[in-house]
Amino acid sequence: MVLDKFGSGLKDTLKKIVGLGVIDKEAVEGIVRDIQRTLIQSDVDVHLVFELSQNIKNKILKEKPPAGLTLKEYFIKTLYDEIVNLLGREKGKLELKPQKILLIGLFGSGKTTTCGKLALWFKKRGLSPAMVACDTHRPAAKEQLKQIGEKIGVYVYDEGKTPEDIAKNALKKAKESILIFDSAGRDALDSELANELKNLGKIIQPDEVLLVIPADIGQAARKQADEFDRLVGITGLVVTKLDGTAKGGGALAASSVSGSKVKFIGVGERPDDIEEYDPQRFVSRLIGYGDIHGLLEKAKEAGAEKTAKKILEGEFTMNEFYEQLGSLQKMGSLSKIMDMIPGMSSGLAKKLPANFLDVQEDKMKRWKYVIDSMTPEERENPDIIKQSRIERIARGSGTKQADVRELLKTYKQIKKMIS
Ligand SMILES: Nc1nc2c(ncn2[C@@H]2O[C@H](COP(=O)(O)OP(=O)(O)OP(=O)(O)O)[C@@H](O)[C@H]2O)c(=O)[nH]1
Ligand SMILES: [Mg+2]
Repeated sequence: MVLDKFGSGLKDTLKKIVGLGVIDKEAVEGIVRDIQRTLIQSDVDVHLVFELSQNIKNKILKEKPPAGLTLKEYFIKTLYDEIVNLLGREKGKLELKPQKILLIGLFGSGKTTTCGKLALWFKKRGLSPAMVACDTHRPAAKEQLKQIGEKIGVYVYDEGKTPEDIAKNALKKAKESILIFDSAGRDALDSELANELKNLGKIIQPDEVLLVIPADIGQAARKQADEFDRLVGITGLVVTKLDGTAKGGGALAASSVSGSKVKFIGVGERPDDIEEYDPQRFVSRLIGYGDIHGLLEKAKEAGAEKTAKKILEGEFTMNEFYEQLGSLQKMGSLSKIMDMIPGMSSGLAKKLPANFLDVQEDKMKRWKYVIDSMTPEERENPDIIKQSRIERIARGSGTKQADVRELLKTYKQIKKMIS
């Protein structure tokens, strides 16, 4: 499984937000600590973890949620957005056009395997790829690439003694539109490797130079990517072995702050275990929802259920009223909740304030602004709201005092009926 610990940690945290009661400083800090644990365990650089934590705290504790979202929904969305942002800002793409691709990287990073994966990827998309075996260091390297080639039905050029000769011969002979060049690895990016890769680059004139990085090096991916870029020049990254390490989150986060983009990820040993990298889709899949909307729907439903339960238990402060305003369209209306109260259902709707059942949307919005401008104390105990507070709330929310009064009146009527 790809990043399963990271994914389940993230999922658990999101579930916790869905289940939160009040979203205050303590609650936000608890959630932030939770997500920090998941990130650190995945070897995400502490600076990035800190930055993400600050962003979440600032947004949730200091900003107002955008129109249409409750604070809880905004919390969920913010966490999701921050994680997407952490794992990569943009989609990596390879164009479906004739091109030459050079794969480089240290020993055992997955170059040769990725060669085959990319060849198959292009083949499936209707292009004709071939591979070139430019690794003359490891005795069995050519053989390995040829075996992969046979398996996926892609030709391998290997004629020549040196990497340079092999590349030249292939360039002369090949008719295929996509050429993917495998190269030799080293323990480290020393001058020998840098020179060999630069020479190969001069001969091949590749459209893409992709650095293959194994995810198990975690946050060290950033340094490696930047070093290769400085010494050899790369156009993108392929992060491999995401299926087999707990450090994958750290590797992706580190790659995304390097100067290069992750274009593909390797998620297994087989030739088709490769994916174009799309951070948003990747995170959505990690948390098991088609997209963020599915998750928000769930939060809405959970919020409505929770509010209904509280109201049934006799708790009806401005907080419940607010939640209810948010889910009014989704739940139908308050009268539905009242229908759930045993023995109170019939005829109750008739006793509601005449205009309540069809509170118009813009009024709902205004009422939300009004409640937003109340202090926590006022929300818990609206009885304390008298003239001077009404003035302040109206000013703070950009509404009229009449709006505040109408809201208070409606709230009191409902509360009286419930209790
Ligand atoms: N689980 C998993 N294994 C992978 C992945 N990519 C490569 N491997 C494995 O990693 C090992 C090394 O892969 P190679 O493709 O030979 O690596 P290389 O960079 O060509 O190695 P050298 O040529 O020796 O430098 C092999 O056993 C591969 O099967 C991946 O995405 N997931
Ligand atoms: Mg190899």
